[in-house]
Amino acid sequence: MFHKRYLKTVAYFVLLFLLLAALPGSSARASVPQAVGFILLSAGRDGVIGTDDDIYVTGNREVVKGKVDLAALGLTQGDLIPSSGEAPAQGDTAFVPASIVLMSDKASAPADGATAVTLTATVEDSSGQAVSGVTVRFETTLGVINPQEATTDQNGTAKTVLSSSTAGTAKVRASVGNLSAECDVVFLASNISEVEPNDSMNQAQEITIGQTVEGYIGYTDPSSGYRDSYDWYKITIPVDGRLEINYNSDSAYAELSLYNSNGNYITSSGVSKSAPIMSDLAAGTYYIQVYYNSGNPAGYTLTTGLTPSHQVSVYLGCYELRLEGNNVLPATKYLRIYQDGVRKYQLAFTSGTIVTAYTLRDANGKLCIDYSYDSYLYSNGVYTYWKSITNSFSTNFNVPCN
Ligand SMILES: [Ca+2]
Ligand SMILES: [Ca+2]
Repeated sequence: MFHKRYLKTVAYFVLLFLLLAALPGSSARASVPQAVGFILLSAGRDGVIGTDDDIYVTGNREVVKGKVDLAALGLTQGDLIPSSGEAPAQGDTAFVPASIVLMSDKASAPADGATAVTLTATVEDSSGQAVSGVTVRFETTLGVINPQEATTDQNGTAKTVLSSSTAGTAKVRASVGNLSAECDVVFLASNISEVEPNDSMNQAQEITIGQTVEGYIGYTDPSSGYRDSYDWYKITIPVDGRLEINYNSDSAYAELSLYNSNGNYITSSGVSKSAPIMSDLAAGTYYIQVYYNSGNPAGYTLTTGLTPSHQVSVYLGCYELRLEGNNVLPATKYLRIYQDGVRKYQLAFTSGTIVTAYTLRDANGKLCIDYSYDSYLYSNGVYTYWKSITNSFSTNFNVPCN
């Protein structure tokens, strides 16, 4: 019985080796370091891993009989992948992981401990073929991952699920052997209730982006005769972006107003039962005032969301152009920049782009142009800005480029 299984395993490894040898270009990979990848291992006749009758395939695609010398191969115990002894399936011939990509199906999710974020790791070999049958380990700095290990399928993908009951940013990592990939998933705080008194800027209740606040407005305290006309909230924006605030009530008409940290008025929503504010803001602390205007006193919800400004970096020779703003398209095909014979740059943006800042720096980090332009033209849905380089900067164009 043992003997038969042993022969079967040997036969499979020989088959695997022949398949590997038949791979186009496999002989040209002699320069691949010995330590790349992992070891596919059969325990051999005695069924025990680590003895002289083991048979294994190295990450360098060599079939070897005998006890694995991990130190000589520069590998660790974790790189051993026991073979099931089953015949290699179609696609198994390409089995040396060379890249891993990790993606989540949601960038953010409520921190309710239940909402599932699906994480998908894709493992490919150096020729871009899917690698099946390898174990991917998943880790997170926040929340729970279940399962923590998954095996890649015929498409080279392994999936798991992340959830969290704590708000914050989960840094997720997927790894196979020495390869790893990371992505971030933001868990947003669940609903909170307003806390009175919150009737002035000094009493503003602190809330975070993504939270839904449940409050009441317009009610009168029968004993004091005091009407709750103002609810104030304080919110901190971690990065530049567009803040969206939404007020919704069945019957209480209210007006939202936004103030900066110095108490200076920025904008307001107008009176409505569903009043929104959208404002492009720099990172910092802001205050939101909900003012009861009319209608029946009622409960309301206040929600906030932030769309971070995009940053686009374009390298042009030794110059780096960086754009910030809302709807800056993060693809160079929508962006044209060039230096013509008279040292001018042209920047072209599609309609709808709001550029809040752009900078051009030379190889030494010296600022060549910043947020200003000499003229612009709007034509066929494209804004084109021109900026001349001033004389004071002209000598910097002789800075040698790498
Ligand atoms: Ca209130
Ligand atoms: Ca109040």
